[in-house]
Amino acid sequence: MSGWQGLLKEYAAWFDLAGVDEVVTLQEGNTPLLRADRLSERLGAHVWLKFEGVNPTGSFKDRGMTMAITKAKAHGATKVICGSTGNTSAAAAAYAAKAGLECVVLVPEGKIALGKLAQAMVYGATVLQIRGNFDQALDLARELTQHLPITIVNSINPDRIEGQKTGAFEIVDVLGRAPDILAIPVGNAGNITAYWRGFLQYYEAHRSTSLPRMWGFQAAGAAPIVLGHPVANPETIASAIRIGNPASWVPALEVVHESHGDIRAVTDDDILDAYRYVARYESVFCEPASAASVAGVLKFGVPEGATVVCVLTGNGLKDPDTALSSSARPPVVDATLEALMSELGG
Ligand code: AN7
Repeated sequence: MSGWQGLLKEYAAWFDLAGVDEVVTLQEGNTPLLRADRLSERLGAHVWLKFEGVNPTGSFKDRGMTMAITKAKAHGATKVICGSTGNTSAAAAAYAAKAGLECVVLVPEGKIALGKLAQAMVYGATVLQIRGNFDQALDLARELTQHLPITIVNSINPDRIEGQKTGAFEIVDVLGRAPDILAIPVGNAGNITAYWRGFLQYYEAHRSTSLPRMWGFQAAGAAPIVLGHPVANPETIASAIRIGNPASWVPALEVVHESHGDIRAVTDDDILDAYRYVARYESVFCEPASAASVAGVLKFGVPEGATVVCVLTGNGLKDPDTALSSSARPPVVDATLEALMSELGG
């Protein structure tokens, strides 16, 4: 049999799968790397979009979750938990369901995109909306693991980072080289850490001859790494990255240092402009947090002729509220030819 069977089989040689008899997969990964013609022209560079929104639950979290749930099951877990701004909860709920494990998700009440809440509910997780923000949800999830027999599947679980490094592998496999710049949204900073590990491992194995500069972008209202201190009440329209105290803060600083990269802030207006631009001109409907990567390269520019990959971490369909509120409301017209002709300037 041939064809794509998911990341753990495709990249098995790059993982420690000791003790794993059964892989829990939804055939995640193998996502498109799209050449962005308009962005390339606008930036004077070769720009590519790694569209993670076509993963089984619509975000990059599936890469980490296939590994985290596979390992949790192999180690005999029956129950998993996460705190989440939405995408982790959707992925955890789906992979737990596939594995026959129970799943508990803690989400900040009223602050996760509608589609993500719907996903966690429909996949059958126990969803608890807490009166607090993501950082509190994650702290509580960690604390609960001290009191209940439950495995945490946030990116503080090292299996998550291992799975997510495959995004970098796929980029090099398609381009035949590492990009000069990897632009990526930063929330908890797990993904920037994972991508760097992937690029490093390929480099050390001579699969690529260079390493990218890692450029991370936080939302200005939730930019603790840029500011150098935790943010008690993070605020941004990009609810996925509404995070004030990233779990992988220290590793992310190491990534920036080792790759000669940077982590900078983009405003909600920058994010929404980029969100609309990639939909309108590159035909990719990503979610607002994902657009932070494109917002960053548009805001700060890139070296002429550079090869740049922007990671678009999640699917725009998850957040219909932002899609509708950031576009003009479609007019309602009478069901007559005259009304349509007059509307269309005929
Ligand atoms: C679309 O789901 O933290 O820097 O709980 O959903 O690895 O945290 C989501 C994060 C970027 C940031 N883009 O990645 C969660 C959660 C999207 C995201 C990020 C998230 P990290």
